[in-house]
Amino acid sequence: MHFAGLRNEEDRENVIAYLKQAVNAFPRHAPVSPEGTKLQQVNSTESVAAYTPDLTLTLKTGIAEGRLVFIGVGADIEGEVNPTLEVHKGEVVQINLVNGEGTTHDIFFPEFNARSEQVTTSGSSTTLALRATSAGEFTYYCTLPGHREAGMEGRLLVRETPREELAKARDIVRNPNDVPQPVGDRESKKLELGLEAVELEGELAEGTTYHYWTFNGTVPGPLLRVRVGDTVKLKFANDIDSDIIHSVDLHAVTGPGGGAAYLQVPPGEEKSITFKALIPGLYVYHCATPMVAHHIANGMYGMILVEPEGGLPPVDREYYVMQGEIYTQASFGKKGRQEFSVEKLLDESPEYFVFNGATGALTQDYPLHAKVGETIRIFFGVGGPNLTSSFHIIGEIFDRVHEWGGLRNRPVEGIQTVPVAPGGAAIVELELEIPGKYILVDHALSRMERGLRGFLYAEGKEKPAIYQTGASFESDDRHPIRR
Ligand SMILES: [Cu+2]
Repeated sequence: MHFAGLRNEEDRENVIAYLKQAVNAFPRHAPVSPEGTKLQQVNSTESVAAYTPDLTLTLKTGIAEGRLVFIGVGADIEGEVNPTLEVHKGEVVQINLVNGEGTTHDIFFPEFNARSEQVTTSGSSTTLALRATSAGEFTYYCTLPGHREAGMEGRLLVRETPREELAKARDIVRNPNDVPQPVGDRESKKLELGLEAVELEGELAEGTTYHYWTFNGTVPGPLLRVRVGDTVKLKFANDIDSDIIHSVDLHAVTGPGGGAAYLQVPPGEEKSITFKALIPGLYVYHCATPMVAHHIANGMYGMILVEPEGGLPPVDREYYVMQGEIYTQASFGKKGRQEFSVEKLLDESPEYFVFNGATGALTQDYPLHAKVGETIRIFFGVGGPNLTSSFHIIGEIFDRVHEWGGLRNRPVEGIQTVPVAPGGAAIVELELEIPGKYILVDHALSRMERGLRGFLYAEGKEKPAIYQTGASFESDDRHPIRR
């Protein structure tokens, strides 16, 4: 059978049909991996029937952007150039290699010591199987002279978390871009808002899951945005699948428990309160069901912004970021499902510190992006439950800070680090002058080693008058200090 390249759905189906038939026809003479290699090729003396692959991935050789490459066929890697092959620890993966353009090729996984047979003519194919015995990042490439250098190289990623567990674990990260529209210049009005308590397994770190309690399925819960003078009906529901009672205490609410005295809601039920937003500011809300610290530590916090009359001054970008602590029995970095530790909670000694729910939330999932010259506003709060943040952006100075989240007073200006208490907030504004990567941190920097960091990428033109590296320089001072 001949494949000149996949042009349409029919071509694709033909390849798949061909491969299915080929799998049953191929002789297996692949090398056996030596003892002690981290990953192993499935023993080639086994018959095809002796292993059942957990997944099958197909790569086709081809030319893209003037380079020789592997191109993904089917499923998640369809059309991808040198796709990253993602498998889970313990899985057997079958790799089909199809010759797409007629030059002789093979595929080699050096860490597996596994090399396919050569495919010599257009349309020919071969197959090999590997067992991923340990997690990590590995490589694959074509061993024909010069082909790897010409571009035939990719990555094999073996994830620690088993496939079933990860499928159960949901992404609980709140996107920091998820900020409602400004209230603008409108009059005060009556409006309805809703929150729901949801308990769910979430991904805390790469290969690590945790049983979170959340508002609306993410950490933090949604940013609520109203205007001073608004009358708000807040409906609070507790998911039918929850195991326990939850509640909500909004610091913007004047009344018993900030609403929590009434809003204790069993699984599958809902209750409402109505409140008037009296004072503009950025306020934390959180679950207030005993043990309150436990509910907050598990992720039950968010913020409500009460804008002043006329609204906040417009900016180019707004972001929503909250800091929290997670108390697990095992030490930071342990893979698999982690259990909550009440002892560590009472000692105020968390294993993880997170921005927006998980390590990597603001570095891998949703790093912040902006352009030089833009104004940026960050609604920053601390869910905690216990530790004050010394919020800082490495390489930047906050132009304006609304301390403690208050909006009745003018902001303070030119600030390096902002202390933000648990159950507290700050609104920080900055303008970026220089392109590059900036890092959001709590300047209690040990916490960075426990997952707490975010990236802010600034794009734009350099401004050597403000910052340059390694430049020649003439001092105005006629008697400069010399070393
Ligand atoms: Cu709760």
